[in-house]
Order: sequence, then C-alpha cells, then structure tokens
Amino acid sequence: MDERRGQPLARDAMAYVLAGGRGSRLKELTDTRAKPAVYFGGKSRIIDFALSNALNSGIRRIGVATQYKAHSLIRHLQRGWNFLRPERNESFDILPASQRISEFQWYEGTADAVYQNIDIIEDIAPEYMVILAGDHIYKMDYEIMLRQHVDSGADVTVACMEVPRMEAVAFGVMHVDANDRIVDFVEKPADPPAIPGQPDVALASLGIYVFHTRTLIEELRRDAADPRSSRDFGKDIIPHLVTGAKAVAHRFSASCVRSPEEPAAYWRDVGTVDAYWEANIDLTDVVPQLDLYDREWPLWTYAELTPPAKFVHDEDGRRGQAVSSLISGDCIISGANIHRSLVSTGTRARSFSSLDEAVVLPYCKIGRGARLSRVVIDRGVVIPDGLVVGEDAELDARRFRRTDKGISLITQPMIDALG
Ligand code: ADQ
Ligand code: ADP
Repeated sequence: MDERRGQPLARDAMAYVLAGGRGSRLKELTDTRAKPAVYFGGKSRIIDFALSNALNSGIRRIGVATQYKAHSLIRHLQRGWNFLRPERNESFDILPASQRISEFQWYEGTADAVYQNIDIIEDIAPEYMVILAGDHIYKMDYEIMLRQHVDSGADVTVACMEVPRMEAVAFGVMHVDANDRIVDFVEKPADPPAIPGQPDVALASLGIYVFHTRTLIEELRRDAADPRSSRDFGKDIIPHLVTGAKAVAHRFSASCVRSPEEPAAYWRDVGTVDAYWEANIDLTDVVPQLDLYDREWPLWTYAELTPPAKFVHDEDGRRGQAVSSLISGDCIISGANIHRSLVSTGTRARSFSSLDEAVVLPYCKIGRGARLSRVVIDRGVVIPDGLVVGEDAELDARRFRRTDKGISLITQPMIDALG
C-alpha cells in the first residue's frame, strides 16, 4: 500500500472465493472432497492460499461459495477461518449452493454462484469485489490489483500471466492494447491466439477479477436475464464486458507480493495428479520457488495442535531419518528412511520402510519394509508391510492409478483390493 494515498482499498473490498468445483482431474483425491479442500504442503489445504492472500492483502470481508462435496471444505473453513468478527466490520460467510434466489437451483456456473448471493453482498456493501478461485497455489497482493483497478478507471480488471501458447487451451486467453486494455477475450480456445510478436506465448487469465460492486451486480443481473448465457465469468461475463466496457489486464508478477524474498512469480493450478505431486515435491528443494517459511506473507490455515515430529531408532538400532523432506507434526519415523518427500500430520513410518519423492497426506501408516517412490498417498491409508511401489510400472498401473509421468496415486480402497 502507498501510505500517501490514504486508506488501503482492501478495507473496502470483499473477497469472494469460488470453491464449488470438483477438480475431477485429481481423480480419487477429489472423490470425497472438493479440490479447494485437498491437502497441500503438509499442513494446509489448497483454498488456504487464496484466503491467506486475501487476509495478507488487508481484506477483512470474505465469502466462500461451495457446491461439490463441501463437507470437508466447510469443516475446514469453520475450524480455521471463523475468526473474522462482525463487530470489527469483518465477515466470513460460507455460501453453499442453497437456493438463495432461485429456490430450486444449484449454482449453474461461476457467475451464478455470485448472482445467487447478491442480497448478502448488498448487505455487506463493499465498494469493491475481488472474485477468486479457491483452487490455485500462489501468493498475490490484491491491494496492488485494486489500486490499478481504481487508477485505470476500469469496469473490470482481470489478472493475467504469460503462458506457453499450447498450455493456454485450459485458460481464458486475452489480447491487450499498448495500455493493457483487454480488446479480446476467448475462453479455453482450441487454438489459442499468441501475443503479437511472440508466436509461442499467450496471455492467460488467472480467473481473478476485480469489480466495483455496483458494476458487478448490474452485470450479473444483465447476464441472468440472458437465456443464452451459461452464467460463467470466463464464458459469458468477461467476454461481454470486453466488447462494451473497459476491461484492463493486471499482470501477475513477482512484484505482486510485497515480500522481497520471493524469487519469481509462482502460480500453479495443481489440477492434475502430476502437477499436484510435482508442486508438493518442489517444496523439498533447498530453495523452492514457493516459500512456505515467508513471515511477510504467512499461510494461515486450520491446523491441529500436534506434538512435534519424532525420529527414533527401531528395536534393531536402525536410524529413522529424513533428508530433503518436510515432516509435519505428530509424525513418528521409526527406523524408516525418507528422502525428498512431504509427509503430512500424524503419519507413522515403520522399520525398514522407505519413502522417496512421496507425498503422504495426513494420518497414514507405512508398514515395515514398504518401499515407495513417486507416490501420492491419500489421507489415512494403511500401507501394508513390504509393499513396493515405483519399481514395476505395469504392476503399479494394475494396482493403483498410475499417471503418464509415472506417479502412483494410492487410496485405501485400492489397498483393500490387493487382498
Ligand atoms: P476454470 O478454472 O476452468 O477457468 P471453473 O471450472 O469454472 O473455471 O472454476 C473456477 C473456480 O470456480 C474454481 O475454483 C471452482 O472450484 C469454482 N467453481 C466452479 N463451478 C462452481 C460453482 N457452480 N459454484 C461455486 N464455485 C464453482 C477459469 C476461467 C478462465 C481462467 C481460469 C484460470 O474461466 O478464464 O483462465 O479460471 O484458472
Ligand atoms: P478430509 O478432507 O480427508 O475429509 P477431514 O479433516 O475432514 O479430512 O477428516 C476426514 C476424516 O478423518 C474424518 O472422518 C475425521 O474424523 C478423521 N480424522 C480427523 N482427525 C483425525 C485424527 N487425529 N486421527 C485419525 N482420524 C482423524
């Protein structure tokens, strides 16, 4: 924030987090929970990144729209994020698809997930709305984006990032003029248009939008009256605004966070098992691109109070050890060998077991002599003694969900099926 220009705009803003999507490319990891509720980084869940960004940016009014398999997500939000107090002009609202305006409908698209709660937004009456997805891993100071929005006089500001052109098929892709005004926007094009002069690069929307609240509400009402609309920001609202109104691009970069330690802009959609595994394992690098230890931009979450992680010799004197790894609280590593892995809260790893490039979600048990590499292990899985994964591709593919990149996702039903 620039102190000379008065109050931070974030205090007049509400963050509205869209957290209703399943994230089906995460396969069995989202069988029982929505993608924003999937564990990430040992102690937190994916949605904590967007929520922490909002909090660290100075936003004190937050709404989260939920839909698909919301129980685990809602429980997490209630435990960890209910400290914002109405008496301090703060609010935290969980907004399940619950027939608020139309009495029978679930949220149709992302815009509908806001439209159906217009009455709540009007009641809170923020000046600005920051619309976010709850399923991306990044740090961003929304105050900077709000400031650009106000200074440029935009009707909508859309955060964007340059991506390799072929990856842009999964994004909304925009064209901007010399002043970064968006002149064209196409949602998930099969043949993404390149940035002029850069044939291999496209300018992709990150699905982060800033509006003046009154503009957003007008636009949502207009869209709701259009029978052809699919009620989606990327498909309907943004393409419409680009033609008639002033839409401006906000370039996501390393300077989007205040922390001077952040080496480069980091933004990931951990939407596939491979991307999810990789982003977690990247945290074991000596200097990872995403710094979880950054006190300037802390990651807030609900975390259980746990005893410290403990490393012990087993009865044969074999040392329990972990290197290049993140081991969360309440883990007991006894005579096991852990390398380049991320182990979440409450896991027990027993003698002669080894983990290499493993992402282990909370409360797993790794049996004696098990040898696992390049795996993602779902919450609470009991790995039987002697199980070997990561050494025989064909066998792994028959037993577990093995990705093209050779990562095996292991869930309890898959273990039970081994007999
Ligand atoms: P996608 O990410 O494909 O594209 P979408 O699947 O609609 O868009 O999800 C956006 C967010 O909304 C996710 O966090 C999801 O959980 C949530 N969501 C989806 N349906 C919902 C519903 N019915 N109710 C509540 N929440 C819901 C979008 C943009 C692109 C942009 C990418 C960037 O449309 O233009 O490039 O995000 O990732
Ligand atoms: P998920 O996102 O996997 O649903 P939750 O935190 O919502 O995660 O809890 C999932 C299940 O794990 C619940 O049935 C819960 O009772 C159980 N659980 C919670 N804490 C513990 C614990 N300390 N030890 C074992 N199981 C637990």
